[in-house]
Amino acid sequence: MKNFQNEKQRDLSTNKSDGTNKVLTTNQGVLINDDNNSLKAGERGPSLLEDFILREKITHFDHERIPERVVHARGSGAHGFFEVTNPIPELTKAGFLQEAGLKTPVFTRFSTVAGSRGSTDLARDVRGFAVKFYTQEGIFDLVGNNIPVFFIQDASKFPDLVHAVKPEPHNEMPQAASAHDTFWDFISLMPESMHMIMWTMSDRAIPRSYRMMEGFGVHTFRLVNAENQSVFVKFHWKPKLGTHAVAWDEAQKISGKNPDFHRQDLWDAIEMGNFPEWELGVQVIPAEDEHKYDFDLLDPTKIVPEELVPVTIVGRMVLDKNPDNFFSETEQIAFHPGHVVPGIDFSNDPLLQGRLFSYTDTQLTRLGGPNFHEIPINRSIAPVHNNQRDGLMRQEVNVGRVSYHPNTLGGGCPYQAKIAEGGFSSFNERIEAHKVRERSESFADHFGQAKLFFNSQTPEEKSHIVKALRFELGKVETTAIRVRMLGLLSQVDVTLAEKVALGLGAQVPSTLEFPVNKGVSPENEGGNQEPQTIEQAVSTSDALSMINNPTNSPTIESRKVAILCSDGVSESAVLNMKNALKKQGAKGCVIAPHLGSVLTDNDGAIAVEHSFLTASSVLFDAVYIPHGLNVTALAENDDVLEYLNDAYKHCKVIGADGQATEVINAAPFASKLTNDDNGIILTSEPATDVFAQEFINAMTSHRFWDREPNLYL
Ligand code: HDD
Repeated sequence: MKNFQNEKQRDLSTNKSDGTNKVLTTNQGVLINDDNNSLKAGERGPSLLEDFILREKITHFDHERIPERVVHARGSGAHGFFEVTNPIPELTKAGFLQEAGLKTPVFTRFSTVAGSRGSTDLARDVRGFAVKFYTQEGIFDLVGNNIPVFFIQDASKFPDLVHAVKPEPHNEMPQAASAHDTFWDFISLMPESMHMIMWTMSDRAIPRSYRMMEGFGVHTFRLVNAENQSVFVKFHWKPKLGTHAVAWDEAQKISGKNPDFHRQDLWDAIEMGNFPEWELGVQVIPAEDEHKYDFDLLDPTKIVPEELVPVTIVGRMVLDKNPDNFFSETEQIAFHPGHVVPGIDFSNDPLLQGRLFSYTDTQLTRLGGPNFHEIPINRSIAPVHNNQRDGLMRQEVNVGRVSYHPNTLGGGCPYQAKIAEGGFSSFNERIEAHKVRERSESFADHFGQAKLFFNSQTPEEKSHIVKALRFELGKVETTAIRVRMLGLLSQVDVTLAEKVALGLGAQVPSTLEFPVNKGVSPENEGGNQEPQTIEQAVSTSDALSMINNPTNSPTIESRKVAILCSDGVSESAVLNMKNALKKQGAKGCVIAPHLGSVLTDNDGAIAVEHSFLTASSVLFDAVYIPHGLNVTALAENDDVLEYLNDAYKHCKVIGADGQATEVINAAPFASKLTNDDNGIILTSEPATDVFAQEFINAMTSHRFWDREPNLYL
């Protein structure tokens, strides 16, 4: 089959515009002679209404903004391709999954959920992971998150959830944060959210990089093969670089130092040729196993443990091109879980079913009308012919007098496709039911998998969850909300609830309390069920832990190391470390008290990339201080001490050689150092290759979390 890797790029190129060596014009193509002065009655007189050049320029500017996304407003995206490695024709007839080596162009957008377009990348939040596949059979969007479950089970609660988490309506605070009363008020009344809360309070909600996140389709979907047989599937993205996070204190500091941290990381990685890569996998559940598990496959607050159904890898996605224009591509892209191709179909998950309405609807306001599919980034590379017409900003010029079906005047065209020719037909699932406004009893287990997640975490990860909950609930002002949350947490793990309570100076309540909503009878409290805990077939799963995650590989590829320098630094030490890092695909950056260059021990000079002022430890994965420099000056430099303190606090690798080790001895944490801290690499001798290797080996552990006090123990 033909390789269509560049087809979307070719399609986009028809809309690209480049002003290089071109003359300035109005939008009407009239050449502009003076773009600096408006037309006036005399050089000191009033401007004239007649000035069409001024009016056009200002009018366009006045209308440059469009509404931001209701959720997921803050995001970054990139182009790339999806390549099949393990075709699955026995499971699906989707053309783009049929043949090994077949490549399909994609555009992927990562996002936070709650914050506005200009908010920080490092908010504690779910990350959106949306992939648009430009297939030969039309567009397939996999609109997922970096967390495999969701807060709520039914789409009707989505507006409530979002209203609760967004800045509070009276004062528009806080921005991009769930740590406030309305969010926890809602959550404390929604026990079904407890599994998701475990994930969002874990370090999954503060990724080190978009490139180091897993992705999940969340819902159960269906695959349908050419014989019209169907299986259920869960989609997974597994990152090549492993799944990693930053520390919460670090996240907050990054938000100040570089709120574009994730955006920049993605951009820089692609510019440098470190193309982010994920494997796409599916968990396949045969139709006859639909009711086999302790949970309902249609319940989006549940995972299918990988121990029960392993993930089969079907292909890989590589992001290899940054957008040319943020607005045209990343902002205007419109995803929709309802964009599927023949061979992929929906399950009856009530959250998914509601989403199928929401996504086209929201674009009508955000992108201004029904023709958003014509915007270049949204345009299918498969031909589009139908009888839809007109509407705001219509681009296509439909020829002929026929815009209806059936017709004879147009020869019956465009004609319907036979199923055998690729026409979409929904899976003919048999449904026999009463029309009811109810939730299935099989959705009532709200704590079983929250426990599974929590029990799968390492002690350090459990401690981070305690810390996150102390932070979040500590920001809540209403005592009753905190107490209600402690009650819910005690259903997941009593020690967890007690440890959080300790930080809040509160007591874990002995009973769960859900105040009855006004106007609703106690038997039917707004459709809420009595929450249950169902013992899961699997009690722990390494795939749920980031530290024990089987996707993690010992790579330091694309990691960044701050090399703190000043005049007199050993040139060979700096270059050795830089080279050793480069060999591993990582980067050493020279940081010094000032920009320009620093003098080296052999009267040479080394270029400085950042000054202590323009960079900070939180923007790097490790810190190294080479020998030869002015130890006293560095040891007394507050900026250097802050680098070291932060690096230590955030459990990063710190290295020094020769007399530079004295700088470490001057750091406030020096008295805490023990021989057991494998993340502190020191040698009193000038560094050798062995030292660089030891430093790199330590970096492969990502972080030395055991340096922190464990709040769970
Ligand atoms: Fe959603 C955007 C993912 C539930 C309604 N959603 C949006 C984006 C992602 C998700 C990644 C951003 C896409 C982009 O980058 O443009 N949403 C999810 C996941 C969900 C989920 C994984 C649960 C499993 N969403 C959900 C529900 C509803 C919506 C239940 C409504 C009933 N989502 C929207 C939306 C957005 C959106 C309002 C805002 C902007 C957009 O669609 O295009 O329609």
